[in-house]
Amino acid sequence: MSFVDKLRTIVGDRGLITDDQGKHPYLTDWRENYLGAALAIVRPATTEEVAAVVKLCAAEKVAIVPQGGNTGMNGGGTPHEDGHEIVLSLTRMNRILDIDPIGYTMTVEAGVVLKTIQETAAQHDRLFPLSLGAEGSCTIGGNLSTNAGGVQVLHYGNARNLVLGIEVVLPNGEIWNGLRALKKDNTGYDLRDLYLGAEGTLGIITKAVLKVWPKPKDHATSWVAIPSPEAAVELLSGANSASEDNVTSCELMGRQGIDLVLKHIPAVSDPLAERHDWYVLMEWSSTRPRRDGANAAGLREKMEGYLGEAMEKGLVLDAVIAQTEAQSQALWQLRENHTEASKKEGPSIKHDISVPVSNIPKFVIEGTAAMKKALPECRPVIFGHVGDGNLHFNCQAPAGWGKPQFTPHVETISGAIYDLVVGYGGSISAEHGIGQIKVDELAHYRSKIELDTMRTLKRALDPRNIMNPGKVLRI
Ligand code: FAD
Ligand code: 2HG
Ligand code: ZN
Repeated sequence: MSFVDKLRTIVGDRGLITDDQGKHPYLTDWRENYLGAALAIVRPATTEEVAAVVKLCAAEKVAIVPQGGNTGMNGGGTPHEDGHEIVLSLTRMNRILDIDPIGYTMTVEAGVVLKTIQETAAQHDRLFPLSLGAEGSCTIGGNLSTNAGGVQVLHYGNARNLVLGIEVVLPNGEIWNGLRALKKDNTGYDLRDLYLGAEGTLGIITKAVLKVWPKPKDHATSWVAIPSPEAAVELLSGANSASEDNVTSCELMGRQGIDLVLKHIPAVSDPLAERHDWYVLMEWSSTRPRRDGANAAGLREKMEGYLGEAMEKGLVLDAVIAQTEAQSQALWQLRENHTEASKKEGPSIKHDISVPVSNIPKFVIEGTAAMKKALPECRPVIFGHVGDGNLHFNCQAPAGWGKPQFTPHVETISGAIYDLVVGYGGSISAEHGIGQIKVDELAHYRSKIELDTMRTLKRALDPRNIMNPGKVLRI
């Protein structure tokens, strides 16, 4: 029996895609940087089917590329061009298995779309706080495997902080049931943490026990024009106490990104009359319900007071505070559409970097100069999660340039930015992971001892090197 027929006996016709047209969407990444090939796309419906597929692949030495919603930024879920791998898509494993509002947990299969998890939590008066632009299509398995960040990390932490237990199919096809709903568990090495952020190179996450939080009852969203990134850092610092520790998002954006969104995304508009160089989108949320009417008291009023004081100090040039949920969403559209708008504009380099928060202002000045020195015509598009020290210090190709013209400059531009980041003690991948695009950079910027330890782990856990080979590390 051929390998593909053996796969069919495990997952059935519904779980197998072998025709070129059907395979295509699984073979290219969201940014369309890579086009791979695969023996088949395998879509198991249960953990047991995943385990049987992995056992077969281990026996036949066929490598496996796990894939969720395929929204990753670095080609981690895209197979190589040689066509010797399978893509194992988790998207049929999309059931919410349990929600426990009293214990503040939810148990899900790995292929559940993030938005479904958020909505399920909300139906039970709970919040699952992971929030990012791709939430309508990315899956929780992909979120955990990339240790995704998003726009609420400064309050709730990244994906690693939002999970209690996981179930993993190991590279030999055994199932590790680590679905523990425990807040405290110091019984030996933390195996769970190994798989979070491993980008499918150590095993396949098939289920997870997630943490949920009380659902906020009061929100305030503001769009604030500021004179500089320095003002953003100061504004945030003061907001922590002014909001009584209720800042849940603080996103910095330069004007270039806003212009791209206004150009490419329909039905969005600039909330302020005048143009400014820098903006902050700030959200405060609290579980304490607001009081409306004559005695109105809530986060909006507090935020208004705080921004008024900040304006007097010159930290704020102009601002609007959303008065309705719809207005708040409209402000968020301007932020969340940066990635889509940049893709529509043309090629870009994504520098998903972090530096200590108080170094952000200096970094922006020096990084912009470094980028311009490397390619004077390039267009810095700078935005991101300033409260976490994580900026998307992106470089949009000069207007009208295609990939063939831009690609020869990528190494020089990125080298200049990453050298600067490392000089600040920062990270060259704060939230998107390594995938295949940054394998050389990881090898260059991480120390020998760290790389050796990572390789030791990879070889021990995946001795046949069948789990997403060539991603994160070259063995
Ligand atoms: P995929 O892209 O399918 O896979 C990502 C990696 O995880 C691959 O290496 C894959 O092999 C592995 N993988 C997937 N599922 C499993 C599994 N079950 N077991 C083991 N390995 C697995 N990221 C952020 O961190 N913050 C953001 O704010 C953010 N915003 C985004 C906005 C847009 C518009 C887009 C397109 C992407 C954004 N991303 C962001 C990147 C991306 O959405 C996240 O990395 C997301 O977590 C990926 O989930 P996915 O299901 O699409 O994973
Ligand atoms: C975001 O914060 C995502 O919107 C994507 O992490 C960033 O497009 C990017 O570089
Ligand atoms: Zn981001």
